[in-house]
Parts: sequence; structure tokens; C-alpha cells
Amino acid sequence: MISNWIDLDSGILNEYTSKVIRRASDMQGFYTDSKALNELIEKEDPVIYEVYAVPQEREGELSYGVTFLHSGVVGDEFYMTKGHYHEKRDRAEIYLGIRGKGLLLMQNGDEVKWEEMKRGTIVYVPPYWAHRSINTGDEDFVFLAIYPGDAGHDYGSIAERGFAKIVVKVESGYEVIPNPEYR
Ligand code: PAN
Ligand code: ZN
Repeated sequence: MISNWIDLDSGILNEYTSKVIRRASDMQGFYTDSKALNELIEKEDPVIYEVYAVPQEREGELSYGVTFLHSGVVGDEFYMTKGHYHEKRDRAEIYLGIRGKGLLLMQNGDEVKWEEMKRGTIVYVPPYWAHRSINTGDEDFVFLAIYPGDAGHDYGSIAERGFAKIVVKVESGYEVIPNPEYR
């Protein structure tokens, strides 16, 4: 597919070749409050995020996808993506905010940084940095991501260790605090 079309107001991609739906039950081990997560799963097992993408596989090619990260909390923690390193660690990525608001949390070894995102924000994720997005607003947080075709996704390291910081809801908005479970 050489040409495609995105509705820049909604973020809806006209054509895609891959669709991933992540529900609360797909996120076990990713939130610190596992009791709150289990309650959510038993109640309605809500969709946390959806990714519509046109992935490629070969070196030199580019993949892209739009993520719809819904709004909500698990305990105090905002809805977020699993987060990953690229399997090929030296593969970078570009994020473009489309609607809603959130954070892009990045980690390299024990070093953590984050950027606020909204419509129009461009964030460059450098090689070697794991990345996770977090919806800090009360509507969908939608963004486009463009990454090398051969980047691959390594979820294992994050599933095992988590990120060193988590993002929690507070009265004034959000706070980025140390992850008590970080190993
Ligand atoms: C993004 C992410 C997408 C979903 O397209 O894959 O937002 O997040 P997880 O992959 O962590 O579940 C990207 O960074 N691609 O490389
Ligand atoms: Zn990525």
C-alpha cells in the first residue's frame, strides 16, 4: 500500500493491515495495583488501547500505526500501553500527537525521561530507548507512530522489570513517581 488516508480529527486510518486490541486482561503484570486490575477485568474487561497499523518487515522499510489509548485508571495509574524496547535496539521512532493528551515515557537502562504530548507534538524516540505512552486526559489519546520495518518489539524486558517510573492521577493532573515494583 503506497498511499493511504488518515482523518486528522479522529485519527481513523482508512486502510490498515494489522489491528491489535489490548484489554485489561492483556495487561496483567503491567500495572502496580494488580487488585484494581483484577477487579476491572472481572467487571467489564475494558479495552485499554487499539492499534491500527501498516507494518513492514524488511530493513530499509518503514512501518506506521495509529494508537487509540482510551482514558481511565487502574488504581491510581493512568491507562497506558505495555511499552517496549525495539528488538533491534538501535532502531529509532517518531511519534506525532493527533488528539487528546498524554505522556511518552522513555527509558534507557535506569535512565528515564518523558515528554508531554498533544495534537501536533512530535517526539523523537532515539535508538536504545524503551517507550510507553500514557493517557493523562479524560478523552482518548491518539497518536501516529512511524518506525523502521525491521525494528521488532521486545515486550519481555518491560514485562519483567517494568519502567522505573509510573504515572499516577492526582488532583492537579498527573505525577511521575518511582515505581515501587521496579526491579
Ligand atoms: C507504537 C506502539 C503502540 C502500542 O506503534 O506499538 O503505541 O504500544 P505497545 O506496542 O507498547 O503495546 C510503537 O512504538 N511502535 O514501535
Ligand atoms: Zn516502538
